[in-house]
Amino acid sequence: MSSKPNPSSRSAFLSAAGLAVAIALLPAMASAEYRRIELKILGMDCATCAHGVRVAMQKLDGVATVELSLERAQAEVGLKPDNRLTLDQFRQVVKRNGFEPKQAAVTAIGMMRESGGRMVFEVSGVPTPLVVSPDKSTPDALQQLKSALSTKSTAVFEIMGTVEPARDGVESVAIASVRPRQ
Ligand SMILES: [Cu+2]
Repeated sequence: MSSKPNPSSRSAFLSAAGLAVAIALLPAMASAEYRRIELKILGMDCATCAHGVRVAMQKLDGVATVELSLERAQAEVGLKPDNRLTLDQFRQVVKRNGFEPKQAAVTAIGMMRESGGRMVFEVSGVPTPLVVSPDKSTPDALQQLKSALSTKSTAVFEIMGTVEPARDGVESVAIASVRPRQ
């Protein structure tokens, strides 16, 4: 983030170069990331507390903008390209501030594939993929995903959808719309 010179900038540059090579070898995952997150927050009803949540989220490396809306009871976060942030990091901020994180409307780029008869969506930085909910996703989105996966094993998509808080370690996403990438 900071542009001032420091002794570790050379090694930072070298490791960044190494990372760039690694990413070049994995083009499909190069841009897998959250782009926008609107996280519902239960119990946040005062401006001072909202300010605390906003400041804490802004400190996360990769966050571009944060708006806290008391009216909509949510944090609206814009993320920088190539960030490696997870939804869980935002949930932790909410919890540390004494509130309960609920569902999140997200825009994300990631890799779609089939696993055990289910469609799953991988966003980089996220240890376990999101499971696509067939019941809550739109038929149009499901159709596009299925047809892409009928000809290849993985496909990169930008999705808009809603991620529910994890249950039994499974995080599901209801997909509203998809856009093929690459
Ligand atoms: Cu308060």
